[in-house]
Amino acid sequence: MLIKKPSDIRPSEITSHDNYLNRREFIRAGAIAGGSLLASSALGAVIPEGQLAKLEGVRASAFSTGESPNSYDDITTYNNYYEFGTGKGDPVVYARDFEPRPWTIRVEGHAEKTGTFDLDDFVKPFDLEERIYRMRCVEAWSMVIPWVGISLAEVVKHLQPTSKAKYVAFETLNDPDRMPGLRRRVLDWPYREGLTIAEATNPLPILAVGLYGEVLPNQNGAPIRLVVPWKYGFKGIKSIVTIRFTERMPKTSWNMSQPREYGFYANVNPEVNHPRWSQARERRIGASVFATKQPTLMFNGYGDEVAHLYDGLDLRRNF
Ligand SMILES: Nc1nc2c(c(=O)[nH]1)N[C@H]1C(S)=C(S)[C@@H](COP(=O)(O)O)O[C@H]1N2
Ligand SMILES: [Mo]
Repeated sequence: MLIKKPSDIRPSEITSHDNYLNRREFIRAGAIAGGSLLASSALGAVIPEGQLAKLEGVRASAFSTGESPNSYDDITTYNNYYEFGTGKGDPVVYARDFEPRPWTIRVEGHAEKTGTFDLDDFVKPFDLEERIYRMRCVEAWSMVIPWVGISLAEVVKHLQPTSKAKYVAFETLNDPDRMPGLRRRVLDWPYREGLTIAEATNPLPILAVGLYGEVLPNQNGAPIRLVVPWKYGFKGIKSIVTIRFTERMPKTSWNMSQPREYGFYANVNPEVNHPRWSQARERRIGASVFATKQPTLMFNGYGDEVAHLYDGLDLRRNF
């Protein structure tokens, strides 16, 4: 069983949670000792100044995995975020001065509640939850990440899509002055992703606004990004500015770029290899260099919750 209710979690498994709480205290103590909020310290590069705000009123989620989370450093220094460079170490450096406030989200298309909303107003009606999710990148690495977010299903219900809405499309900010990577046409910007309405109203996906109980760091997609734990990481679009309810399947960035390699569904599937490499196993970031790769699980281990969404769909053709 991969999904545990809080009551199923043995005390030995809670240690990692304590560790990260301690680590947060450590960061805070460092910030105070350093006086100037880490701005010029080595840690400042990892945790951008002003992003240490603790999120209040976060409840634990029954959907969290019992696996130990990766360290804050793993999660915030090994990133994919092409708007800030194509190297895994680029986002932590080049997103450092990004200002994720003020921020508005535009809701468009087939829904009753469309318009432009200030982010804080947009998030306010929903419960903040910690969801510790296994994340699996298409490049065959994985991490366990303690996100804080709001249920996407709740957001979608709140926006009242009409019967014409079959998909939800998302877009990232497209501002080259704030995102230097946009000056290179490595993708057809803005970064785009999408889900079917059935996927978007499943209880698992969240719009994440935090990490390790704190505000989301820039390199992880501040101020708000999608997290879909049974799909390859590229579905988790960062720094969202547009949510659009559509009748037709929306275009998605990686599918537009390499249609043979990346599909719309992008479900984690150890039986369907990427054309250039196997998807059967994965490397857990932060594990010992001597550790063997671990087997990848169908739907990243979330099959009980999501397999029914794909009944009758050929997952080899619809990859
Ligand atoms: N806007 C945007 N979102 C993005 C990406 C990107 O380049 N731009 N990369 C994706 C990929 S390939 C992955 S694996 C995840 C990585 O999220 P993380 O850096 O928080 O682990 O973000 C996804 N979201
Ligand atoms: Mo990825």
